[in-house]
Amino acid sequence: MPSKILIIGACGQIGSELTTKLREIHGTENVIASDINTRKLDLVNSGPFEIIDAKNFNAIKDCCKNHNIDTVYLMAALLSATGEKYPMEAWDLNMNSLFHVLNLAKGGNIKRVYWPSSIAVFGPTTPREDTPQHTICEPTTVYGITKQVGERWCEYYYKKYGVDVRSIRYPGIISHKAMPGGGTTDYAVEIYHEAIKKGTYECFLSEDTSLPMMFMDDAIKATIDLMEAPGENLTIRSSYNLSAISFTPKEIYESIKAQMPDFKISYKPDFRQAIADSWPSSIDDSVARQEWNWQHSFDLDAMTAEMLRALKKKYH
Ligand code: AKB
Repeated sequence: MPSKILIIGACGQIGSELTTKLREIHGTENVIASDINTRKLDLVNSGPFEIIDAKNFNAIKDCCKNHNIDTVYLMAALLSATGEKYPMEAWDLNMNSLFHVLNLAKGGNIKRVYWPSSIAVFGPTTPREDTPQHTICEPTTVYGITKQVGERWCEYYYKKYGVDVRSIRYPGIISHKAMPGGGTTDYAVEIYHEAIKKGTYECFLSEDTSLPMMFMDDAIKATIDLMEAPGENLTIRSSYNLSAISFTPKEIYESIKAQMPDFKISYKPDFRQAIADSWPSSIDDSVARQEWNWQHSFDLDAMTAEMLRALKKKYH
């Protein structure tokens, strides 16, 4: 019997590309996309789609029952910058959606759960360079607090109830299909769009702010590899550190400028600077590399080449 998969938050930046990939692997009819609205019409029209508010336990439960779902990817979340503007909404969505899915899985019908965590679990007291898997986590954002607490609950449900939940601490994810929304690392996507559309970009972080980042293809591969890994190989049931590249706004600008010599950048840090300053600049992901053979493919220049190629096609 093929796996029947539900993706909650399928219209978001990662959810939309994950849906496409999972449909390629498992067959379109076996992957139910869901979101609170139908904002991505290509996704809505290309396979099974349900409107689900991730805060609504019964909506998730009914969908799982109606479609015999055995695997759930919970991708809905309010990210770091939006979370600072709407703290209670971030807490409500990020925590309750997780409890709904973990509690359904505890009931036994859902066999496997994927839930993304983030580098936002770390804070100013965490070692900034090569941040270890096990280290101090004192996040200062609402988003980071929800992810840190969520990790504790994932591990708890695994140990106490045997829920097969798996998770990755995503760095900033860069892609050219769906836009990210409300994150601190979003500049690294916006910069490519503005380079193509206007030839200039005003960056909301300072030029030397180094953050861990990853190209979407690598993030999707990691997510699916982790979900397919034999459970007995996995020692981390909170969330795996994952890393690919780290760069500053100046470095990504230079990578773009090498291909677009007239491109200009200016810097106007806003409230997101303080969030970025509280996060690591690079991550030690050796545990993921050992336990499920994680390897990334894209470095900064390979990613720039792919982003510019795709966005030129989109805008010209
Ligand atoms: C954000 O910037 O909030 C996210 C993240 C690092 O989790 N992209």
